[in-house]
Amino acid sequence: MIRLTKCAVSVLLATGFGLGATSAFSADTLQDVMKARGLSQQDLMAAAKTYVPTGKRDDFMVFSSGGQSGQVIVYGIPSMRILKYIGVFTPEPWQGYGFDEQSKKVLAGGRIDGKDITWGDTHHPALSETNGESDGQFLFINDKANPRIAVIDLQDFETKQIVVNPIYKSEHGGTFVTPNTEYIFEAAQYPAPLENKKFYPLEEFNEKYRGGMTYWKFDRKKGLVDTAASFSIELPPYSQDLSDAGKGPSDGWSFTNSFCAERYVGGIEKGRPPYEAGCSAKDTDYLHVINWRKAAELVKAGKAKKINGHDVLSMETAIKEGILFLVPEPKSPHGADVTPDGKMIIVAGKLDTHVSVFSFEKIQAAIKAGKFEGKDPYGIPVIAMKDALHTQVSLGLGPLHTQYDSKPCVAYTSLYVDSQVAKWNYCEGKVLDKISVHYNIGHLMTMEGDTTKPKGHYLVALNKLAIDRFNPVGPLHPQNHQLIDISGDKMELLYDMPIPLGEPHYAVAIDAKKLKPAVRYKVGTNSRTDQPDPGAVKAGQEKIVRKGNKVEVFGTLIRSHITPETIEVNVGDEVTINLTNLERAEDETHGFAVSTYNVHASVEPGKTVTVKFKADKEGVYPYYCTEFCSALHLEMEGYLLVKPKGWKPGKTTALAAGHYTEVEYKATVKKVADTQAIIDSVVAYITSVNYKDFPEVVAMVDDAFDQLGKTKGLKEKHEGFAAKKDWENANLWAEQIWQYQVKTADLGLRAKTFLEQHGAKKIK
Ligand code: K7E
Ligand code: CUA
Repeated sequence: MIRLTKCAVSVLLATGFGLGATSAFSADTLQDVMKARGLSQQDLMAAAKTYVPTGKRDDFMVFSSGGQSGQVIVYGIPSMRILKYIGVFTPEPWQGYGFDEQSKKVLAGGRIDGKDITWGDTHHPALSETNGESDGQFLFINDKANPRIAVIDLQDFETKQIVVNPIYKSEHGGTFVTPNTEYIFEAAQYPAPLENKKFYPLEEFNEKYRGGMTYWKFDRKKGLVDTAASFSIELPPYSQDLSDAGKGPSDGWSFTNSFCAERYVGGIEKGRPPYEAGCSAKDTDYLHVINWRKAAELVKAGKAKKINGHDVLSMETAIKEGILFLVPEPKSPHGADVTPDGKMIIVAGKLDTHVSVFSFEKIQAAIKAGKFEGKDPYGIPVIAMKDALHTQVSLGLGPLHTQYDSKPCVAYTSLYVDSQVAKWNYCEGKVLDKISVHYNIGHLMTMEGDTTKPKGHYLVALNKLAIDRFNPVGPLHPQNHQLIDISGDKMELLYDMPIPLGEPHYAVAIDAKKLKPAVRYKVGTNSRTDQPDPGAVKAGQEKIVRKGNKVEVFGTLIRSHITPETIEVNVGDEVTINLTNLERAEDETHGFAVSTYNVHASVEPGKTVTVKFKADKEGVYPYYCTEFCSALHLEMEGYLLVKPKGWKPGKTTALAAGHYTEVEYKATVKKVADTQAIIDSVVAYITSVNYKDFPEVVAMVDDAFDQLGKTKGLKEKHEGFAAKKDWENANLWAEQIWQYQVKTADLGLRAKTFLEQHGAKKIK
């Protein structure tokens, strides 16, 4: 221990006062490097366009679905550097998600029929919008397999709520938001009876199986979905698919396409032709056109009926009230994407080479004139395709999804079968450019491309297959996100990024400047509710409360100790440990784990978390901090002692002693004096500049003085023991002063570096 601490002093000295080694690139010229690595001029250009030098940041932030991982992947553009995985439907150990009580509550919101569902098939993330533009406040994402959506607060990039759809068994066409995030849409996918746990044979598919469209009301003030104010519309069993919200002139309407309008039921095992044959037999499926604003009014007026406690407008009511229409669309369509001006809806048919551009104005004219070509089997009025079409454009094989450019009328459509992206003009109906991608693209995404003001610059192709693009890692390959420069007339491929976490169907990107996440919580915050946590305590108020067989710990974390350092319980006790991170300095996260009890917490500055478990096995279980938070991180430890039934202390034995000598004590005292000199000089520097103009530094300085403040009274203590020649206690208490000093100095030096790098000015 002593040797280690001495070396730590020299580290401090070196970082504080030593000169940084001057670094230079090796003598190679750029040409040498190009030759050695086989790089072309074009490669170099792509590298220059994507490389983000150390310390610099990306221009756009991407929120990608994590596919079957049930998480969200956050990465930057143009660097494609992954910044975070957000635990959403799946426990995420690093963040303690699903291992601490606060986050378990969030995951419990996603229970179905009383059972935990600990994975999700995430497809479509959506960013909250204000006036049709991304506002950087919230992110939503759906789970196709288990019909759920989640709300993520971009204040801290944490999941706050999971909402289960009460009437579906699967859902796909979500999440999509209205221009002011009044509602979040979610369309069913595979038809099933809407009543829970109701069985009907497949022979009653047409009568008893249903699709639907759900409109979740979002309460922006609370940052939560208001389930009581949400509703659904019953739809025919047509396998509703992707959807989009109207905007501008089409605001108040939603558009949802479908496949298998044939309502075909397969059964290959019984000799019936399979679903894929029967579901694509006819030339057209249906685009559902719904007036959601009027639907919401009808629900308020009491016209909905309750199914599983949820408001549902029946098809009958929707038809009678004139809020539901169908438009035939080329068969097996996939994406339905409203143009930024809200005037057109672009639908791509997977089995058709065309994309169809529908005109909202024409659809409205047909509705006003009552001009329908007929009704579907459920009585829904059908507008003729020709009466709704603006144009159709042949783009290539397997068109799926469409995204928009900042340039007017310019769109990009993914071509799954061709493995290409087509750039085209939807006003004039002509193809402008094509680029090959690798391989079999699903969605594609432009910067803020879902909004009324797309930002251009870049496009990401979300490719399903990577095949030969990366170093092989076994039969399961990563996905391939490819960054494409769309700023010029011709698209240029810039970068291949493997995604190793699942199949991200869709992603959304936002101007990084619009995101303003917090760097710390107010001390004592439950991050999942953003409310003060009842388990929080201030420094010095830590306690262990026992009530019967319930033991509750109210502890704190600060470099480099967990208070308390010993927790004694009896076997069978129910143990609750609340921990508050008292740090204010940026990035000073502590973790907390108890050996073999399957609990873990990530305790970011200011956060309070709770772990709970039954101490059902006697023994000795170390607990420790799981983040390398300071030089004495490894010593951030303690013991959970689970005593057997009827255990009594035996012959008292002394705790381990160091047998310190006067010489060692004097060396420690000198070390303390030397370190104080460093602290004084750092403080002199910090107070000589305008450090108060830097909130990050003010937080560090506050923390530093907190640490130093803890040395109060300790000098008297060690001198007292020294006077009694108790070198053991004298040395240990002097050593403790030094521990606080180290943390003070560490913070001080970080503050000093920050000030130097951010151009702090002398004030005297
Ligand atoms: Cu095309 Cu679920 Cu949007 Cu996959 S979806 S690609
Ligand atoms: Cu706190 Cu390591």
